[in-house]
Amino acid sequence: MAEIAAQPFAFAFRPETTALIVIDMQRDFAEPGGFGASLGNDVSRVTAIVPTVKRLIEGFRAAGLPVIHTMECHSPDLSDLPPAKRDRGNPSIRIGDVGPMGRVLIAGEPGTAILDDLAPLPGEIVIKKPGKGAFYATGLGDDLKRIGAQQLVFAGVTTEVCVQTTMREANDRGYECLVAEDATESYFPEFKASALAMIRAQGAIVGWTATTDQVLEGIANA
Ligand code: C5J
Repeated sequence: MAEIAAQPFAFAFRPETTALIVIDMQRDFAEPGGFGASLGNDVSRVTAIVPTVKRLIEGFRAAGLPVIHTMECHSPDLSDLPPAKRDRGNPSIRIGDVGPMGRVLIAGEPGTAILDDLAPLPGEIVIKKPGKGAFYATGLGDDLKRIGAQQLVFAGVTTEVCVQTTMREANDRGYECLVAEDATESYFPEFKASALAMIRAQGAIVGWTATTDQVLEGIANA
């Protein structure tokens, strides 16, 4: 087994069974006028991690390891959007409403797209997910089985919502999971810090955390 220097201890992995999952690096979470901003959030925190996420993606591609992208989005008829999700909170525009980047979080709309700098390459797996977790109502589980993944590295947004939810789903399904600390972000710095602390507490009860440099060094030395 190869190793990534990580917290709370080294993360063991085999390159041939390791994949990167980049969660929801979409315009709707990163740009003014999108879903994240409609909830009153400062989206500049998300744009700040784009170069680091790009470096991580490029490191996986250079090593020939799979990169999987997720997008939080709903079908145009809203059939996969429960009222409990649409009505939650007090946003200025709701999921499905028309905003400055098209209908908010609707598949195919401009705002739902993954940021240009992090765009999937042809052939990379892209998961459209209606939930916060990427396993719910998607083919992610089947895709991971098909490519033989056993260890998963996570990046993307937001740390305590879609990243942590997906990581916990993956952990319960038997995957070993690591979050790249500086390639994930929250609109709330204290939530990010707490989520990372929770994940790696109690002997990596849900998973490991490491910096992007540590992940890339582990992969380069494998
Ligand atoms: C949220 C996400 N925060 N991708 N979505 O609603 O974390």
